[in-house]
Amino acid sequence: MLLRIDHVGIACHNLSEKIEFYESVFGLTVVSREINEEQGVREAMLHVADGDQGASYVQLLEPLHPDTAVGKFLAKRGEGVHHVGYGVTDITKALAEISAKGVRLLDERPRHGSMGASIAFLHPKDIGGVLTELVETSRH
Ligand code: MC0
Repeated sequence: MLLRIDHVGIACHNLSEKIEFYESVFGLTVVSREINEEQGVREAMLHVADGDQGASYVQLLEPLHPDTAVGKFLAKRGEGVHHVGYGVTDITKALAEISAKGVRLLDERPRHGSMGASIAFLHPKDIGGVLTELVETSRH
């Protein structure tokens, strides 16, 4: 069901500073910068690698306001890994299969994600404390 790790989402206070850090330490390149009002984030995708099943990225996330998913996470836990996004072929089918196994869906239907992807989140309390995102993309 899972094709690859699409991205690792990392919460930060200052997106520009964190981009500079990833560029200078790891030599990564920003391929996309977006504001997603629905998700309450300003974010950047930095390309890591290409594989048979598509590319993988680091996604840096800065909250638009304190009262957002990432804002609350930063207040509680500080900067760090916020979620893991896995690539899937058919997100609607994957959501139905995962839900049937008793995992709570945070999104019953896919939403708009980074770089035109369809995304949906699964409840971290049902996945060993890891906020997990499914990503269906046409970019591979
Ligand atoms: C919260 N919790 C987490 C967590 N965020 N656990 C692991 N990883 C995270 N990222 C835990 C808290 O520690 C707490 O546990 C419990 O979940 C409830 O948290 P809360 O602070 O009371 O917050 P809630 O319940 O209002 O919301 C948490 C929830 C929410 C995960 C349901 O953040 C959510 O719906 N997230 C999905 C959307 C999202 O994260 N969007 C931003 C990225 P305790 O034990 O203390 O009770 S958008 C994105 O990334 C897009 C642009 C893309 O990829 O393209």
